[in-house]
Amino acid sequence: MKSILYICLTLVCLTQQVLSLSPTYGVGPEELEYYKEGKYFNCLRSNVQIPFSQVNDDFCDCPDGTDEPGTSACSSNGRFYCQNIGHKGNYISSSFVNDGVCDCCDGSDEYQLKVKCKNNCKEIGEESRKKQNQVIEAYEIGLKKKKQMEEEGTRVFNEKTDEIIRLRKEIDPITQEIKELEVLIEQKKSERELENKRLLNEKEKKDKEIEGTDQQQHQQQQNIDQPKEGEENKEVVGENGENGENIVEQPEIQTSELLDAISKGKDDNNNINNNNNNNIDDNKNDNNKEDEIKNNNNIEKVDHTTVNNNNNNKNDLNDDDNDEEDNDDDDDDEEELVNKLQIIFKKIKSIKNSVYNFILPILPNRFISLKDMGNLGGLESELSKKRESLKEKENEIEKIDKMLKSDLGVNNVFIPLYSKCFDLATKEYTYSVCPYEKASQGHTSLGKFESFGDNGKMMLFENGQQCWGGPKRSLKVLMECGQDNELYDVQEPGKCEYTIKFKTPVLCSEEHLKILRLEGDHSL
Ligand code: MAN
Repeated sequence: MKSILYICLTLVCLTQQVLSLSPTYGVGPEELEYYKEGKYFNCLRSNVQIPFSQVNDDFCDCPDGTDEPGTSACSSNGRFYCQNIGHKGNYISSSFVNDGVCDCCDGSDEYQLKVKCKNNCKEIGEESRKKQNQVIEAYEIGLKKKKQMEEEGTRVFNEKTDEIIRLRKEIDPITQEIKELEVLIEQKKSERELENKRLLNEKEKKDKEIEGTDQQQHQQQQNIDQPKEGEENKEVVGENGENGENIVEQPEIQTSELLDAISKGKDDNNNINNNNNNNIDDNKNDNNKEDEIKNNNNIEKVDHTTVNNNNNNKNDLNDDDNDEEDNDDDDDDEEELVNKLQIIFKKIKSIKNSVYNFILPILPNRFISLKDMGNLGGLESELSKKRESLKEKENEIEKIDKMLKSDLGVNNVFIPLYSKCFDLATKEYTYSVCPYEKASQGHTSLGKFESFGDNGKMMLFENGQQCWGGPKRSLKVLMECGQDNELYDVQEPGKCEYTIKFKTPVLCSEEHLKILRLEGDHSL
């Protein structure tokens, strides 16, 4: 219907080339109603009224140029509508009318025939429709992908919602188990402490006993060194085992070593003599060398007596009288042996005390604690595993919670872009945009995701790396409908303020598709 009307108008127009131009010539379809025949014409965009006969009379009366839609009289602000039947109608400036250049594809702007224009609207229209159809098809694909993204987004949203519920449920028993393990470990630790205390007490007791024994031995030694009347036999008897407790405590210095030492002493008299002197030096708590020598003389005496006693015993048993010479030789040997024995005893005692005092107080505790730590170690490693698993679950919950609370778009359409990054390589830099997270220019931060803007068509990244002599870097991601998620066209309109375009199915809409289809229709 519209087309028939335009054809008629054009015909009138052509006949009016000679006579007068139709008042609707050069008027666009949306303004036709204002050019209905009447007494007056109201200028469309200024408050001026003129006689209707002055419309398209090739003289500009309206300040807005609307009284001359079909001529070039209002060339500064008037506009001419090309009907372009077979293609899309469009406006050109009034100044292009009859300027000798074909601007409309139907040639309607050059009706004074200064130039012969071909009407090629049909061909151009077909080409344009092809392109438009491709645009529409691409758009439809984009929309389909958007729907898939919505489906995926909703599926992920539901899964994550379930997951967060499951994780929250899992956390309670783990927290409980951790508490129980902590209590158990504490309990074990205090048990261990008690046990350690008990063992330490026991050991201290033993130490004291040993100390007592040592003191007793020392006392005995002193007694040997400075014998009191009537005590000689007691001491020697003690050494022989009647005061045996202390000796039982230290069995290692009793037999084989002692015998070794004795035999060594026999084999190497010189050595023993040397050791004798060394021993005196080593035992700083003992008397000085002089005293030692004195004591040795005393020891000789005591031991002599002891040996004598033994000998006497022997003699008593055997009831045998040996001659004095033999006795003297034997006495000398025995004295020497006893003397050496005393030195060896001292040396062994000194070594034993050093070793015992140094190692033994530590050793049992370490063994005890290692043994118990074995059990505790198992519990503690279980506890640390549980804590680790709890932390993992809490982190996961936090991550999911953050996602679920984000602006994920209608029908969760943005979820498939979550945790993804998109790159654009230019000659200078590779730009990277990770929606909901961060953006960068090479290694330079362009900011962290801040918010969506422009009705969900823009992603804003702010607080990036400080610009030298400028603001902190920021980026606006301008989104538009596309079949795929793809960055393009990066710009820096202000210093360190960037824009980048992002094609994404997310921005495709049914509404816009309708418009595209209409545009296609309009070109017919
Ligand atoms: C770098 C880049 C540019 C920016 C300058 C500012 O070269 O980040 O985009 O304009 O720094 O100094």
